[in-house]
Amino acid sequence: MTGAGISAESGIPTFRGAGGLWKEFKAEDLATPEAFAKNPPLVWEWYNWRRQLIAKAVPNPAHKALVQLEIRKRGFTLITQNVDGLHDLAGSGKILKLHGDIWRLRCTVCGANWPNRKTPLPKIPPHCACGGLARPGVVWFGEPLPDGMMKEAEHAVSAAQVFLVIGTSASVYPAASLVPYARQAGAKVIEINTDETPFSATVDCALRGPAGELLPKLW
Ligand code: BJW
Ligand code: ZN
Repeated sequence: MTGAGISAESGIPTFRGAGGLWKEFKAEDLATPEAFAKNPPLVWEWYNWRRQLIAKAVPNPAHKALVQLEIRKRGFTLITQNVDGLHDLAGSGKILKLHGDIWRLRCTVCGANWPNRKTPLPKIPPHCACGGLARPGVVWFGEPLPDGMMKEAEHAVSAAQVFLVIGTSASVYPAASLVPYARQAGAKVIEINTDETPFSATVDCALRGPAGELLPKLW
């Protein structure tokens, strides 16, 4: 399972920790349905800015090492909390995107959802063909994860011999719950992170350092 830290070496800022502020806002202040309801253009400005930043980024050796793992290891499953699309770009096959995809839009009226890679967006806020207001295709605080996604992740984790937890502060639920879940299910848990997380003391192996260096070495 990966988090924002795996894309840090691709130049995409993380959410929390040193240098982890997104522009002058906190994720908790803008990544909510309430913030969007109050001010759709403001939230869209933030996403528009992030999409432009992410559009310039390319996968790093950590993303690529996971592609190799998937090719060589039967039963490999990639779970990500990231919305940046760098795993897709690296060539990963099946990706369980717990928090959605910044490159998809969803209509708040008819529910249609579609891919959109335009940067910058020609008009803010964007609209659906039906005229309804569109929103980013991501999961905000207080919203449920995509249908069946957590079940599928839990299923993979419950069958895992090894669970790699890469570049996540493991502080956002239900994704973070997969760490103790993996241990209970009998997997060896390996954390790869530049810093400690709430689970560092309980994992089987905590590797401290940048994912872009450690993952290729581990592989
Ligand atoms: C490196 C590195 C390098 C740096 N190499 N490492 C208690 C229990 C359960 C739930 C809750 C609870 N209290 C509150 C909740 C609810 C809430 C929650 O978890 N809140 C927490 C703040 C406590 N969760 C939710 O609301 C979720 N939904 C939900 O619970 O629904 C229930 C429901 C059911 C039915 C109906 C209705 C509701 C949804 C959570 C959605 C999270 N969304 C975001 C935004 C996505 C869109 C966007 O991008 O704009 O997802 S928030 C943000 O955090 C984003 C991330 O995916 C997520 C996790 O962050 P991540 O990836 O861990 O990044 P960072 O920055 O935190 O950490 C980076 C790490 O990398 C650090 O550790 C660095 O050290 C490390 N690092 N460089 C290796 N080179
Ligand atoms: Zn619509």
